[in-house]
Amino acid sequence: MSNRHHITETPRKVTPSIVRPYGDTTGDGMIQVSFTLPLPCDKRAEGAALQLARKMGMDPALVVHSKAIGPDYTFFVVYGSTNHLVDLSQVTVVERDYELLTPYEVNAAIRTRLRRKLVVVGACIGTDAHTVGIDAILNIKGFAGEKGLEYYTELEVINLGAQVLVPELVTRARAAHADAVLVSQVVTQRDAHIHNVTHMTAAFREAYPAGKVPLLVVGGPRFEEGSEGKLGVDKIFGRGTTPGEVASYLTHALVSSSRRSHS
Ligand code: B12
Repeated sequence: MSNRHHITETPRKVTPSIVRPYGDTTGDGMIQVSFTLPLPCDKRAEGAALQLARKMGMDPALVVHSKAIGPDYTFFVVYGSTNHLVDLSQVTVVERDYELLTPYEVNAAIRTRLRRKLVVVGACIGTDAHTVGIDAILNIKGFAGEKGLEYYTELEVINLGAQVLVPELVTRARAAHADAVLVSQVVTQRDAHIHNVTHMTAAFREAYPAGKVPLLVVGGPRFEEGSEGKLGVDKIFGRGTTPGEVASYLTHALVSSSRRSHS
């Protein structure tokens, strides 16, 4: 008699604990990176790009694109196989720790529990003129199919626009009795976003009595996830943030949780 069993169950999909990038075939490790070297665009620059790629663990590596950026710089795209592995057991992520609410639920929570409008002051600070991000969150037309915070009847939104200096932001926030201050930083050259935000948080802590500082929220595409403590802010939002996420967070932090906004 045969000892082969007839398998009736659908095979379970096993998630591997170690993965490599996928290019042409599973696990071939193929990746593509781009960078600029301060060298004129010639064969030596290509050799330098390949040396860098190998030092980053790419072997074999191929320069698939190089272009001069002026006389002294070259932009590269290098394609190759990385010899690094990803250990999924060592991956840590920051999960959202508040519930996503509809505009109706946000308005109802503010109306019934705060019993006044929740005041939000927003700005793009320093020399940064990239307002598209903060406008995506604040303007009524919104972003990614969601209406912006101006659409919420129980939110009073004051958008100060671009290149707002920190002292002005503090003055306007105090005058408006802001519950939350929303700041955008897109330019990260020479860590401008870090310097501007730490300057801003220090100014708010100096201008307000302890425990009365408005909720400080920053956003932009290049903030390090989980660095709230380092920057002295309550919350950081990154690329792809939608207005609904921000409205839900404000409700969670200022209306639903034990932290109550000042009146
Ligand atoms: C449009 C644009 C401009 C426009 C800005 C117009 C405007 N009114 O905003 C103009 C032409 C003025 C401009 C100028 C410059 N720019 Co520009 N610009 C861009 C570009 C192409 C798109 C940015 C954008 O609008 N993204 C779309 C929005 C929706 O995305 P977002 O900003 O990430 O916002 C989302 C999230 O991050 C988050 N978010 C953002 N802010 C906030 C705030 C809060 C409170 C919350 C909750 C969430 C949140 O929510 C948003 C929605 O999901 C980017 C390149 C790119 N593709 O990203 C370069 C880019 C940002 N610019 C750059 C540079 C260098 C400049 C200039 C210095 C160029 C120059 N030499 O003059 C100047 C600087 C001007 C200044 N003083 O700031 C660099 C920055 C590099 C760096 N490391 O800092 C980039 C990355 C281009 C590049 N690859 O080099 N720019």
